[in-house]
Amino acid sequence: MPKESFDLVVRNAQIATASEQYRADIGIVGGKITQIGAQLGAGTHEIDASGRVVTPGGVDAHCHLDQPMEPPAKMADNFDSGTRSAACGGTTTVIPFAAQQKGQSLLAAVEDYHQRAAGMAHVDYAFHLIVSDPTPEVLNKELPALIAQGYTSFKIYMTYEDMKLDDIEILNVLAVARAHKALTMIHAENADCIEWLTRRLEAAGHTAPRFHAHSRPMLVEREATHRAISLAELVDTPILIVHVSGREAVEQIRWARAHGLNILAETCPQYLFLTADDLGLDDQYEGARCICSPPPRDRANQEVIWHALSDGLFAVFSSDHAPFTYEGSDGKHPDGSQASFRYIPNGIPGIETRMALLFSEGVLGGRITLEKFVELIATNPAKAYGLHPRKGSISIGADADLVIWEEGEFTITNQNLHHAVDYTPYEGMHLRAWPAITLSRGRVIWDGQFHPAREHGQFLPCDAPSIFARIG
Ligand code: DUC
Ligand code: ZN
Ligand code: ZN
Repeated sequence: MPKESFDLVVRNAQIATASEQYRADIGIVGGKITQIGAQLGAGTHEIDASGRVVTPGGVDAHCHLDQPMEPPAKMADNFDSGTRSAACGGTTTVIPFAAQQKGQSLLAAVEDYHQRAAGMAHVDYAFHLIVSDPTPEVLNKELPALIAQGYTSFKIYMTYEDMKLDDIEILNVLAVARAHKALTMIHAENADCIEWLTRRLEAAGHTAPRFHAHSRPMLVEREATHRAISLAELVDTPILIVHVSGREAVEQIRWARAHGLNILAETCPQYLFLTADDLGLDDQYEGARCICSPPPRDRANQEVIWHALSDGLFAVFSSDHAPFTYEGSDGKHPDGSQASFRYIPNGIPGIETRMALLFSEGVLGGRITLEKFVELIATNPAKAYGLHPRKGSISIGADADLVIWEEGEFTITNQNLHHAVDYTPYEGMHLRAWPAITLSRGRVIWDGQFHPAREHGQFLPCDAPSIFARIG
């Protein structure tokens, strides 16, 4: 064996995958893992990981970066700041959304999104599509062509005037997904119920941020989740319900599973660590920071989500990073004012805090195993979106995307985060772990300091979701 056989060796790693934990060295050449074993030969560079857990780099399969918005809203993070923040929190692959506007060609939306990403990303990225206008051209030509080119997942909405599809349109999209082996992600909330409730709240003068939660009770999520499941059953195709918030939607998904339906589900940190109380009291406007949809629920629902994470109901844990500043008319103060909740952009930042929150409170808090953590934050998202085993695994031939964890006391403060948002919903929260080192294809991009790598992040065409061969 030559004296130096590796570009980099990570020594004495306590490796954690979705199925096991063991101690070994990890040898890396050309950005790939080429060997795993005891006492590997020397590397040009070496990192001593003694006593440290080493997991695959995170795959954040639901985040929004530089997504075109209806004015005045504008996302604070582009691919530069968004992937910087991702890297510093241990995420080495992001899958944001190329969003079609109504009347726009889907191909044009993808082209535009590539321009926004090119040369900007510090970590690798793939795209989901958002289908908001499923014309015959989109259904028969554009979507099949894009799926064949590696855009194998798309999100559709059951709410929002500018995005929502009716049931016929949803069925048409699901039929394309079935025919071409793509995965449809569904935002499940009943638009008409929300509109009806919103009008009543406004008529009563209830426009403060906290009423956002009143306009979107769990019932509206439950109804839409059940309808989405039924439509998927009718077409006989898998779907993934995104950002599930609490008991009522969870019950629908359990019901579907019990009936043998291939329904996948995702949840997010806001449903474990925030409640509707974070939307503020009385007329306080600060709660606008935590406006997202579906809204955070209550402590009992947080427990339901924890339980569903540990027992395998959820396949994926994503950030749903949707970055709007608190100050400014393009953020949570539309037109510079304290607006009715209806006009406040939906979404909260969380791309950097996703993994540490779940590692700290989930694994070190004794709620989920380390293997389950890896499955939720990396392996399953990579499988669901056709990136496995290149991403989401520590195995020979995989990309050397790794996180070396440090356990200790960490306090989340926005000052220490790397996004371009002026707040974090988790300000002041105490954590027990944070990534000490993040490697993206063998390159150190975070070691307590961020090491910019803007030309480094590559676009990843996705294979068919390996969901069709069952996740796990
Ligand atoms: N849905 C998302 O997935 N992200 C932000 C807002 C929303 O409604
Ligand atoms: Zn959504
Ligand atoms: Zn989202």
